[in-house]
This record gives sequence, C-alpha cells and structure tokens, in this order.
Amino acid sequence: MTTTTLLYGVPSGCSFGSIVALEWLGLPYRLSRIAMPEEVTGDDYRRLNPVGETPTLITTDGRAISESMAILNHLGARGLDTGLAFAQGTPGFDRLNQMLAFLNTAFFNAFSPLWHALEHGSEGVENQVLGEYGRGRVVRAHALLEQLLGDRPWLLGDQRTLADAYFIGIARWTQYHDVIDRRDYPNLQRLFEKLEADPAVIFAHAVEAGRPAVSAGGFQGHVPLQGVLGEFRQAA
Ligand SMILES: N[C@@H](CCC(=O)N[C@@H](CS)C(=O)NCC(=O)O)C(=O)O
Repeated sequence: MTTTTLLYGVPSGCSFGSIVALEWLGLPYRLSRIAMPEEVTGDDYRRLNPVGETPTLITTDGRAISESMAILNHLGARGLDTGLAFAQGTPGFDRLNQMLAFLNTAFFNAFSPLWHALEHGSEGVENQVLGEYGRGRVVRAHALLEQLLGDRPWLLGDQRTLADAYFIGIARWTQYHDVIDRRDYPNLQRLFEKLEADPAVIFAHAVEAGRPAVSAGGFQGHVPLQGVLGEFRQAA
C-alpha cells in the first residue's frame, strides 16, 4: 500500500484541478513537482506516463494513472460520500462525466493555439492566425459554458463537484492569454471568484508558487520524482 501521490506540472498545469480535488476530498496524499517542459518530457517521467504530460497519479496499490478525467474519476470514486462525485451507472455520474469531458475538450483545447503561439514564440502571420483562431475558440467555449452554468451556484447545479475543481485550473489561463474579459460572462466570473476564495484553491496556488501552503485536506508533503520512481519500481 503506497500513499496516493499526484505528480503536478508547473507552471500553471491543468493538474491544478486534481490538487483541488484531493484537498476537497480529504484523502491522504503527497505531491511531486514536475517542471514543464523539461522534466515532463524526460525519460524518467515518461516511465510513469509515456505521453509526457502532467498530471499523473500513483494510486494506493501502486498503479500510475494519467489523464485528468481518469484521475478525477478515480479520486471521485474514493469519496462518493462527499457528494463531489457519483457512482458510475447513476445519472449524477453521467452529468459529471459529461461536464468533465466538455472541460477537458472544448474548454481546455480552446487555449491550445494560444499556448502554441506563446510557447513556440510564433511571429508574424503565424502568430496572427493562431491568435485569432485561439481567441475565437476561447470566446465560444466561454459562451457555451456560461450558458451551461446559468445562474446556478456550481457547474452541476446546487452541488459542488469535481467539475468545479477542474474548471478553476483551466479558467485561470486567461491570465496568460488576454483574449476575453471574463466579466462579459457574469455567471463564469461569479464561479471563478467564488473558487479563487476557496481554501483548497488558495492552497493549490501556494503549492504551485512554492510558497508555504496550509492544507485543509490530507496533504502529507512533497516527494521528488526519483522517490516516486523508486517506490513505483518496488510496487511493480
Ligand atoms: N489530456 C491530458 C492533457 C494533459 C496536458 O496537456 N498537460 C500539460 C499541462 S496542462 C502538460 O503536461 N504539458 C507538457 C508540456 O508543457 O511540456 C489531461 O487531460 O490530463
């Protein structure tokens, strides 16, 4: 039996949502900090996740799971009593999975052209085309999500779920890409502000920034990648 360990990416990885989820669920867990793009694309990290992306979760029985949706569904199944997730085969599960899938595809991918332009230092026409294409996709994704949320308190309605945890890790990317003013989407702005004031979100920001962080959940400290690899080999 190992302790659940989340390998999260800095700066500003989508793994942020999995940190918030772990805090909300109150499960005991450790974190392992992975620098992007250097460490995440290295041979050591790829032993855990051949795709070379964060997040990766090491489960209590020593398995490595990657892809945020798979990780969130795995964690959710371990905390059904919290109401943050639902049992597979129930309408709640389908609704949560549908929302996670929207966030993981339409919302997440809308930013891809903008990340590409920023990370590859695109210039001239290439930069302009990627910028306009990305802006259009981010606007559309925000408009759709604004409609899906409506005037309800959380993405799935009255109840906070892991979809809200995942949302906040992606929504904050507009700080890198100045393509929308979230105040044009008042429902999303309201949700964003509420989540930014949440102790688990404040904790995740502090962790990413390398500041002292106060866990309201079951955080048991950091472990270096080499430590995770050693344990992973032992469990295999
Ligand atoms: N489909 C994956 C996408 C994961 C992904 O793209 N992760 C990014 C950070 S948000 C990453 O690790 N990028 C590697 C890099 O920047 O080199 C998921 O949902 O977990």
